[in-house]
Parts: sequence; C-alpha cells; structure tokens
Amino acid sequence: MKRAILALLLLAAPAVAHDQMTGDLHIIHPSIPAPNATAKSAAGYITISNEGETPEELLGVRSPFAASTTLHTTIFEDGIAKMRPLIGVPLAPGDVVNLEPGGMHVMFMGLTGTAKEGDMIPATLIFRKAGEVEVEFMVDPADGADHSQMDHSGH
Ligand SMILES: [Cu+2]
Repeated sequence: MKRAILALLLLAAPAVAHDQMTGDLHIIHPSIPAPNATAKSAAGYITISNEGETPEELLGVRSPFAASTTLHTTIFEDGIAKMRPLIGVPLAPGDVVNLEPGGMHVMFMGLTGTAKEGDMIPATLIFRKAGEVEVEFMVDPADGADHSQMDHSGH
C-alpha cells in the first residue's frame, strides 16, 4: 500500500518527492508551488496516510514562512472557487488524505520571505494524538496560481 502510493507520487512529480514516517503517520511530499516574487500568500500541499489503528486529526500548521498558517478547503459557489478555513483534517485509520490543488490545502498568508524552486521550508504539523511533527515543505515548480488573488472572504 505504502509503496504503491509513493510510486504513484514519484511518477506524478517532475522533481524529487520526499516523505517521512512518524509513528503511524506516513507524511508524503509536503510541497509549495513556487509563489511569484510579489505573492503575499501561498498554498501548501501534502499527502498523509494513517497507517495505525486509531483515529488521528491534523489540527494545524505553524511555519516561520508566513505570518499566519491555516488549513483551508476549497468550495465552489456558482462555479467560482472560494477558500474557507478548516477546523481540522480527520485521518481515520487506513485513510490516505490528500491536501491538493482544488481541495484542502495549507494556506501560508503574509509570507515572510521569498521561496524558489528547490528550497525547503520548515514547518510544524500539529496532530491531535502525535502532537507536533517537524516537516519541510519542498518548493516545487510554480503552478501559475496566485493565491493572493483568490477569494478568502470566509476569514
Ligand atoms: Cu487557501
């Protein structure tokens, strides 16, 4: 199972993927598409697999890369993508949860610096059971989306 997921990810990712196992949690390729030089915010993506037997939940993210870092989901209203804050991301036993473009994501708002492809951005994932887990978000090639322009009126 684990191998299959990683193999898929490696196929899909143009650059290198990275992953880590922390307790029962397999944390796969935290990444940020390179924001443009003037971007005020950026989205982060990640795949988390709960390989244990107890429910887990991602409660939040902290990073020196942004003034505030929150969990978001994307909803569509009249065909327009809007982002809304999430309280947490449930991770049931056996679940593989993707934070990915067009869906749930980590929102870095008020960037404290620039990031270019290949940079590693330190961050802390906060889980209900596992507590704080240090990760690095890899800066991937730009995806052309400027999250500064997106609707965040839910904040
Ligand atoms: Cu967002």
